[in-house]
Amino acid sequence: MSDGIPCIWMRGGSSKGGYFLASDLPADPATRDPLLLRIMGSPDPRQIDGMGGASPLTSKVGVVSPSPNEEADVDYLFLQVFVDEARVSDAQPCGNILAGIGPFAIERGLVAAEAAETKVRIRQINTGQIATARFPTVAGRMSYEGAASIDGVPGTSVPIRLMTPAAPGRCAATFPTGEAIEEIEGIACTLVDAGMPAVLMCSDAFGLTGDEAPEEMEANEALCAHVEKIRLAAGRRMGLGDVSEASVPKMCLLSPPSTGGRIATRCFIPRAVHRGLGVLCAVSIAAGALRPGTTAAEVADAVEDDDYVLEHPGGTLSLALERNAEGGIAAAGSVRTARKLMEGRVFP
Ligand code: NQM
Repeated sequence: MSDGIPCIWMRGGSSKGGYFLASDLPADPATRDPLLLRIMGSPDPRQIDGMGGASPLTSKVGVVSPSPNEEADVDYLFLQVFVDEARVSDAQPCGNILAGIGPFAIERGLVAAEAAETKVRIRQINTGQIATARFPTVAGRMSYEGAASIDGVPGTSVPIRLMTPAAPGRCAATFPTGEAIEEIEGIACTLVDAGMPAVLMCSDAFGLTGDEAPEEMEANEALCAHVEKIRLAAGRRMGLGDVSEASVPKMCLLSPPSTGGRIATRCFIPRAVHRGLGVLCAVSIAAGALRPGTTAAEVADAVEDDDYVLEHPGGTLSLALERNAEGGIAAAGSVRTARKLMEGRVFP
């Protein structure tokens, strides 16, 4: 029997998953991935024989190592462990699991905690982009107690201030086809990648209002089939190839804001509908909305303000935009929280 693998289970933002040192996992994906499937209990819609929480948002892995890149302190590889399929994908980054990477780096001694606040530079291996995380540290140690809260997560915890570049993560350009709008399967789409590949569409193009509950959308088989057909075609147009087995692009249905934000969102990620909103996905939506003529610009509130609030099923997510010379977004700040839940050994 295996002696288990050291890991920390952590909530990062509105997601949850296993955080591992790269040196504690096999380097070869052919050996590593079956191990991660066993750890999460996949494939099984209930993940009853594993640590996964029966949702893509709680079946995630962060693999961390010291970075050889002098602009970064640590390297972070995100892996999505599918719930009901025997598949592990590195085709997307994850801004929520990213929130736990700085705390994990301190826990594992990869970065020394400062007296009051620590900054960790994190190279996201999935995209090559470098993000930064700043968070309070107490007397040279990580403490998870804090007064920050984020929508979709009960209670309060330590605030993790993230800054992520708004640049293409997996595609060759922010607008990979160059078009502001194009029709796919009868629906007007904007294809964008400002950190997370996403397809932006208007809810009303599907006969929806935009305030539907995620469960209601997931139960609508015709809607899900239509969205998936668009996704497969969009993936090819975006240069991502055959995305039938990938978790990108994210499929975002957008509508005018109703609670004081700039735009309302419902995102297929890509089959389940997010109960909140991914951070990097939010940056891609905002980048789309700031370009005139896009589907997102059509429904977004056009107020000039660098505090960009996106509405989602669980509340709102705010981005602090850093603009570029062309009026687009150079980078985006966001506040997440994270909490260590368990430290020990997990048995595959
Ligand atoms: O877009 C879920 C999440 C995410 C992605 C998903 C994310 C992001 O909320 O930055 O974090 O889209 O699979 O964890």
